[in-house]
Amino acid sequence: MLRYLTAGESHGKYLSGIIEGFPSNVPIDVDKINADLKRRQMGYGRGDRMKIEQDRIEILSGVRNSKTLGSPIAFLIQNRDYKNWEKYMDPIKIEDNSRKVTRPRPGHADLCGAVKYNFADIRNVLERSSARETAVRVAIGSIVKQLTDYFYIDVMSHVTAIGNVSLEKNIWDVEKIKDADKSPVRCINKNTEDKMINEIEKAKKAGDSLGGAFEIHITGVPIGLGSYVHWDRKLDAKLAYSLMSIQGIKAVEIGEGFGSSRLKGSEMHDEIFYNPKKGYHRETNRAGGIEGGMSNGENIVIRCYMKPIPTLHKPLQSIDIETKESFIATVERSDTCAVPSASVVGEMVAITVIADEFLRKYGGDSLEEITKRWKE
Ligand code: EPS
Repeated sequence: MLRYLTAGESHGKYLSGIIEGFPSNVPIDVDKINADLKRRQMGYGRGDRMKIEQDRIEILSGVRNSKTLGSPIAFLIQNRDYKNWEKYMDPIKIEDNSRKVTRPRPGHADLCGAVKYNFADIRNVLERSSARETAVRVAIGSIVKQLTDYFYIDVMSHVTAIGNVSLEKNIWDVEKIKDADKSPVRCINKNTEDKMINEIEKAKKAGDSLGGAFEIHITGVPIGLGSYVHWDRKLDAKLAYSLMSIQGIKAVEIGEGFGSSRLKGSEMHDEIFYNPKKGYHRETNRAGGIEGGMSNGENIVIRCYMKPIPTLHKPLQSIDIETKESFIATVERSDTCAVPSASVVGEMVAITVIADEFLRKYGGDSLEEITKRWKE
């Protein structure tokens, strides 16, 4: 139903996006999109690049007088750092080749990308594989959220681990997750937050980087998004596919996830209850809101696991692709940890999948038509 494309290099002039299949007459508040773009830029552990950028959306088409037209929504996000990179990144003529990269970082797209696309300069790979691209996906998620908001579907996230520091499950409080933005590491427990910050500081001093985990909650999802009837229509599969496509994500679990393999059937499955006010409901949510590839009306709960950033000051063995000699990596600028930012990206990517499935079930050309179908 919804299709979208992203384009742009990390140090190119602009990032851009196009959304197709979005209904008409949805009110769009640009300030909300800019607020989500800002949320993605925050987070303890980011490098100096985030001091340069102040991501803001410029809508080019598909919106008129703050309402969607049903036509493709195209937009730009400016890379403010481009002015420092113009002579290395100009699309027509590069005046200076001194930012050529020939030393691939282990764990990055660098080597495979250069071999696959036959590049002598790894910059051609890293510019696009950079997580800077996620700014566009946040803008897209923030636009579609203005549709799902209408139908009382909400999304939130919090960071549950940075490196070896984890939030204990017994101190999770779902209500507090809404306040995760108040924490510089998006952690809902002050004690754990302090430990996470300390862990990032230690890694930074050691020239190292850190990964971690975050959890996404989606509330208000009606029963029956996704389907069991065919493998490529399953909601959990679609969420996992999209979330795994976020740079650095190595695992995704839904509900009990990995833990479910260790539980007995009687311990795992959520018993079914009914009352006229609530309809069908559960008192536990180990399924994470999805059964048989369909939403079951409970909150959708997803955890994503991110590897440490591959750009390291700490030496790792690699090979120079020009000379084929081994070298020890050296780098100038990088993030130490981007898990808090990734959790915001995760929210926006997940809500885009939910919006797509919502439109598949209740879709129409205009907001009014969708509302009518949803109310029936
Ligand atoms: C990134 C490297 C860093 C990050 C960047 C992703 O950028 P730079 O190479 O300019 O220092 O800050 O993330 C962003 C710019 C962003 O907006 O998230 C990388 O190599 O993936």
